[in-house]
Amino acid sequence: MSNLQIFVILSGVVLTILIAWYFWFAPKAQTRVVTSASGAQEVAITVKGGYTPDVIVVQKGRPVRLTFTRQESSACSEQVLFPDFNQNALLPEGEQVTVEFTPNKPGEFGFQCQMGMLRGKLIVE
Ligand SMILES: [Cu+2]
Repeated sequence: MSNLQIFVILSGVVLTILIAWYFWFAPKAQTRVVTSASGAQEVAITVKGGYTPDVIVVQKGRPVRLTFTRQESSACSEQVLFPDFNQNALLPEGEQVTVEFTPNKPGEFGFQCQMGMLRGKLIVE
């Protein structure tokens, strides 16, 4: 085998490992909330083909105020549900809609559109 062949094979192996690491092990972006003067934990979420941000870390026992802005007309995302907190809201296109509740138990709680196609996660610490 020539040096060039060895180089090409090694490059391929390294690239494969990097791609595998990226998909399986790279940390997912998490958003920590900003606590307002009133003590509420506030996050603005954009709805467009998904929720951005979609992983939100909050503290237990403090009110959480999530303001959704839906920037698409797809019927899929017209409603957002928080089944663990008995919350849901209609999201008219282009309007800011605030969902507010106080998580009083730690854990990971999903939120989703009415069909469960778009998903996000609230991590309560
Ligand atoms: Cu949907």
